[in-house]
Amino acid sequence: MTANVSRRALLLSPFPNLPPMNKKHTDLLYASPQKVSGFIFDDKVAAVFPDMIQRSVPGYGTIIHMIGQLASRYAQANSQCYDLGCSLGAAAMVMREQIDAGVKVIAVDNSEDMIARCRQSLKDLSKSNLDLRCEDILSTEISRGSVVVLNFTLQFIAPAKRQSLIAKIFKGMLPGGILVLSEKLAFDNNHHNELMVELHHYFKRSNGYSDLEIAQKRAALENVLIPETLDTHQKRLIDAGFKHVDLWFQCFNFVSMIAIK
Ligand code: GEK
Repeated sequence: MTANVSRRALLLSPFPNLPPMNKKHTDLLYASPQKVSGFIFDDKVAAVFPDMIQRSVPGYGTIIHMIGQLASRYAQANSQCYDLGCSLGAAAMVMREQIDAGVKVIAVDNSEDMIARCRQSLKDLSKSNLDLRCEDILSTEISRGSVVVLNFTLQFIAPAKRQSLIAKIFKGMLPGGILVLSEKLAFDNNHHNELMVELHHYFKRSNGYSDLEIAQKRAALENVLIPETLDTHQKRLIDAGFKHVDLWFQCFNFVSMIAIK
């Protein structure tokens, strides 16, 4: 019964341990006309992050919920689970709910503001099997990894550094372990790419963002969030040594893949 209640809470909210959202937590960062500069994960973003990501990324809540399910299937005894680019720790927390106490969860982000808010939201929970680190995932050591999550993080890493990061992750994983890689995609076919972008913008408008907010956010993410094609991601994962690479979620230009070692 308790397990059902907690699973239901996670399905309804990927941030179950944060207080209910009010106006203060609404993403209005691009609501007024402004000189747009490159997007950064500072405290203004961290403060409205749950609202921002749920209104911007189609399927975010479903993906977080299912990462818990994947962790319950793939986490191995005495192994480590990683949430790389954890923001407020939604994936780390859902994994923690679903794995045995002997499995450690390591959540990493290089934004001090994200980590500070993540730490605060976790303060009442026992942190025994959770290690929260403020560091660059490019220097995170990966070892005994059974579940590694890059949930919309790789897209913010310089493309030239992506292959070595994936290779390092592969090397630090146990046989049978999985990497969950969620990304915004680009498509080779211009017509299809444009259609996916427009459907995504329609999704954002349906969630209350204005055309001005959508345009200014798009400008802020230019050269900061660099999407690649599905082929590029799949080839990189195979080149790193992953045996099975498959798509398990897609909504418009947002996907999640699993790669099994
Ligand atoms: C979620 N996974 O809620 N090292 C560490 N962290 C980084 C780096 C880096 N080099 N580059 C970017 N980040 C989360 C959502 S958000 C996605 C991930 C989005 C961090 C950055 O600080 C931010 O918190 C996160 O990656 C990307 O499931 O906002 O679209």
